Amino acid sequence: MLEGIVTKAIGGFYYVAVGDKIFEATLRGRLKRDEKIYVGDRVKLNVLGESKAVLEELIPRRSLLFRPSVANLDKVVIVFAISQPEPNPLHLDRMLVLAEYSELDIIICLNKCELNISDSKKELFEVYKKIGYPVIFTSAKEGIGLAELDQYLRASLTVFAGPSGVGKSSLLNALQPGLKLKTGELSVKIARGKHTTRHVELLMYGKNGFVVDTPGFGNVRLDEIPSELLPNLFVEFKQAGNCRFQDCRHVQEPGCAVKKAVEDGVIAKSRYENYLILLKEALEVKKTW
Ligand SMILES: Nc1nc2c(ncn2[C@@H]2O[C@H](COP(=O)(O)OP(=O)(O)OP(=O)(O)O)[C@@H](O)[C@H]2O)c(=O)[nH]1
Ligand SMILES: [Zn+2]
Repeated sequence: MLEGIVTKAIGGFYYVAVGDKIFEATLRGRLKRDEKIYVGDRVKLNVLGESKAVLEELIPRRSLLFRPSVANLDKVVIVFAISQPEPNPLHLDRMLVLAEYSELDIIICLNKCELNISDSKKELFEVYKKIGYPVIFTSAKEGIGLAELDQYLRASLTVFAGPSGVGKSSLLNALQPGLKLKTGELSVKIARGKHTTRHVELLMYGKNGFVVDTPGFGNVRLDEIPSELLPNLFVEFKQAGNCRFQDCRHVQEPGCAVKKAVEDGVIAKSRYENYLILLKEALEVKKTW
């Protein structure tokens, strides 16, 4: 049997990449009953003909992300634009929390960097570099930073996420022109969106990599993340040392090391403020249960 990776699932057919070849596979009856197969799943195939196969076996998955539903993801490239649309740090922190919760390797990409960058905006993103995230300034338009981004994408399964219009599809096209992803103005895309459903699809990247271009999602909520885990998902909080109370939420508790670190300028105030907003949100979700 051949081993491959599911790149697309539509109407009962599974498209499975084996090397650079794609097989169209149907599910063995037993699998149909017992398992749901996701894009990104590694599977075993029984080949029937030139490009047809039966999907016989699911290899246990390492992980499963929802929205988009993709199995076995390694990395996320969180894309924002320097401008047009303006970057929203709360949205970025929200996505970072989700990505940390999903245990993905994270790369922050700031696209449209050929547009004028004010110093205050540069500082905004310095914060993320300082806490250890790779931050790459790119321009899909002028080919800036692409080689650096490319290094992260080889031999991994990576999802591109970020608000609509920041240039995710443009970046992927610039990195690998063969992809020919649709790009364009928001209004045009929304009009098109009414007529077509976009499926999650893995796109081959180089020899051993895959990328997923997600339709821009808006302000994702953190519904499924338990509020007590939130402090761990702000990675720099862990460096602040021990609070007096082990279950400190870093809000008003005495002897809080995180609050002290914010006062001392070790933890960025902007990050801490966003933490408080997201904590409040997570606690509200809990109340409605
Ligand atoms: N100035 C500038 N414009 C860019 C750059 N990259 C993309 N754009 C433009 O930004 C707009 C949106 O680009 P897309 O690649 O469609 O954005 P997207 O993030 O894939 O958007 P969604 O598919 O809606 O999530 C297009 O008009 C692009 O031409 C860049 O580096 N600089
Ligand atoms: Zn604390």
